[in-house]
Amino acid sequence: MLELKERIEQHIDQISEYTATPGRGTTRLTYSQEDLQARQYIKKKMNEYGLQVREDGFGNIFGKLEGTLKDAPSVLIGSHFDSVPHGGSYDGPAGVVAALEVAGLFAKHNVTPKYPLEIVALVEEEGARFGGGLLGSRGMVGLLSEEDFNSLADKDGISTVEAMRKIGLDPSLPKQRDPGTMKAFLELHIEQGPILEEKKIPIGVVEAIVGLTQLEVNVKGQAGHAGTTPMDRRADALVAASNMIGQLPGLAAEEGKGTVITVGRLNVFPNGANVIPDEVVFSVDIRSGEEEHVLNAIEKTKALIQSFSGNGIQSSIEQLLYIQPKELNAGIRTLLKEKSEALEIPYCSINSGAGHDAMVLSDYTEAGMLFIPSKNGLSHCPEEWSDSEDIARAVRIFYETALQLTEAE
Ligand code: HGY
Ligand code: MN
Ligand code: MN
Repeated sequence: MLELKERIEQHIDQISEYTATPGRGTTRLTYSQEDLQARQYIKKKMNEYGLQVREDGFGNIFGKLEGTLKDAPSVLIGSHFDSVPHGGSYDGPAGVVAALEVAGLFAKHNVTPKYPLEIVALVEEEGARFGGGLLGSRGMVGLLSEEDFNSLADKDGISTVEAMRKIGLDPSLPKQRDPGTMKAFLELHIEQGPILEEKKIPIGVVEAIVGLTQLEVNVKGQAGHAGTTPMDRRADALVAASNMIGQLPGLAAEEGKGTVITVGRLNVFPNGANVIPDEVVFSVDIRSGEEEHVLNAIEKTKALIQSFSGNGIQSSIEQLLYIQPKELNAGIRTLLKEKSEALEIPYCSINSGAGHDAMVLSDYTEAGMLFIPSKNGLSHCPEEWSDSEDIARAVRIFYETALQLTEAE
């Protein structure tokens, strides 16, 4: 039997094979063939570790180790397994793999918990295919209605339901989960920043997660001929969008307090080199540790966008996602620190600038997170890398924590 670190490396390497862009990072969009391959691997491992495997009506995967208490709420451990385009191998899978190996330790030590243990692999956390993000966790707790879910479609117009069926998933399965069936949720995630590496500390206990919103801006102008349309008679949607986008970094700096604003996705129509663009659609991702700064930045962004209306330019803004800053459960944070100390694993407190499924579930159950260092602080890129030894450290902390939370003897 491979050592824990080697098993973790094997899982990560195998799951990273399931990408639509081999050699150019991980691109594993929800309900894609790559999703299906990763899903089959995760379910196989759940079976190997003696878990009862099921999927819900979103395609979230659950592997359950029943406890001695009947109909008792579960201690859930897990993360997401979708990716951003050309992302890394660890964002999401590190948390799913760590959870699998906690179940592996329960099996190895023949532990029968009182409260059930559930390993979860969540879908569409990144929102890279259907927009918004945190879809699997939001759906699980009823924040995403069946109607809203069914109305989501990707850039090619393929709906969530169509895409699910294409890989053999059943959208008619139960979707919403009664919060009373959850006792706690633990998530390991890579830090995706430089702090732990700079501090040379292998474990971060997450205290709080920034608030975030994702806007989608649609700028309309007038298409025209690039050669025959005088400059003073144009309603160029791309020039207008560029002027808006160019002012967003200054707006974030003006708001201060660590407020960040990012335009990561932009589409130009009709996208012809000799055609004046008549429509531009772009995303605006706004985050801050305190809600008032997120709200201020949203208002200022909307005002900035509308200030370019007129002379044939019209803009509309849709809010795809809004989540308040979240403090994670104090009891779980204390427990994670105690178990780290008992295992003599160095740790520090840290806040998260990235959003995570734990921030959704924290309103419905006791949620806690651990971070491990990201090499050079890089993430959402092929260079993303974390040390499997650090993942193994998190497995050991989660194992001791889960033993206590499931009140296993
Ligand atoms: O965007 C985020 O913070 C996360 O990676 N979905
Ligand atoms: Mn993630
Ligand atoms: Mn991510």
